[in-house]
Amino acid sequence: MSKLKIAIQKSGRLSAKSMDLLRDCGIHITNGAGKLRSEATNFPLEILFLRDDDIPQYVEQQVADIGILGENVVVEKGSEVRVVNHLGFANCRLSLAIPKAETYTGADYFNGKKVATSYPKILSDYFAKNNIGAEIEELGGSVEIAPGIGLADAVCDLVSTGSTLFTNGLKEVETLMRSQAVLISNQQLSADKQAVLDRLLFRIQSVREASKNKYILLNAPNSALDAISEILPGMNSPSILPLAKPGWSSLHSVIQEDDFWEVIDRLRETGAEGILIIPIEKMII
Ligand code: PRT
Ligand code: ZN
Repeated sequence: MSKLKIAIQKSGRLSAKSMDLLRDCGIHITNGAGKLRSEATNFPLEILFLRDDDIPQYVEQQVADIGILGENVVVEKGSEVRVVNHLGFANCRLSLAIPKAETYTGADYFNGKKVATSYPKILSDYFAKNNIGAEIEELGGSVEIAPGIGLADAVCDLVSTGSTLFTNGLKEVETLMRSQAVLISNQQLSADKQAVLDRLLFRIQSVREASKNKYILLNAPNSALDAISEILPGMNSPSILPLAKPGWSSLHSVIQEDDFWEVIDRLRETGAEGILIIPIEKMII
């Protein structure tokens, strides 16, 4: 079977999570420190460790078949690759920020201003779309200090908690895009490689579904079972097992992480007891 080559970030914010995802998919990788490539021992996958900025180009040129990186980099590079999956980690946004003391008047504010960024393509597209004549100062990093040292009037940078902007005396005024880690693929994978990718995607989906859901067990008086079944539709309908205690049953189901606290509150009102919530490792739908 053909081996699929995946490019992941060598060291940075995405590295550990990318490796964790592959591990959660049951893929064993022997990752000697400092190595540039590695092979999975139990899945037809070869791993290339690269700078995130190089991944779109390598995937486009078939040096790698697939890759994991921030959607922000995919859009900035404008490479001809396919985004096959959103992975739900490394969430952030690309935003414009200006000094705190300034009054923001809308996108027109940036007319005639100089804006520092590592994302010149996305920023110039935004300015063009909004008919704004601003100057773009491209920087490789530490963009947030540019206004403070007189290099620019504003910045366009990635934000997650907002604390970097805050500590540099800046405020966020426009969001250009929201981003998260994505899996990209070359647009012309061979049928063999596509089959390996499909197997990988199936595993990723199972891991992601599992992380969104929890297994719940509880004990309840039989009189409350109907009400509880309504609150807990689960994947299908809940499993109900009689308890040794007369008139009581144990009920098992699956709940979504998002609904979690609301569901627990409603369950307690029905008389449910001994509620256990257990993480699910994989979930095959
Ligand atoms: O060396 P290499 O080129 O591979 O790595 P890199 O330095 O270019 O990237 P890295 O590891 O910093 O980030 C990789 C990806 O993580 C980015 O492309 C985004 O998709 C994603 N990501 C998620 C972030 C952030 N959150 C983030 N907060 N990337 C950078 N930041 C920086 C931001 O630039 C700013 O300096 O963190 C600061 C802001 O964070 P808050 O929490 O203070 O708002
Ligand atoms: Zn980078």
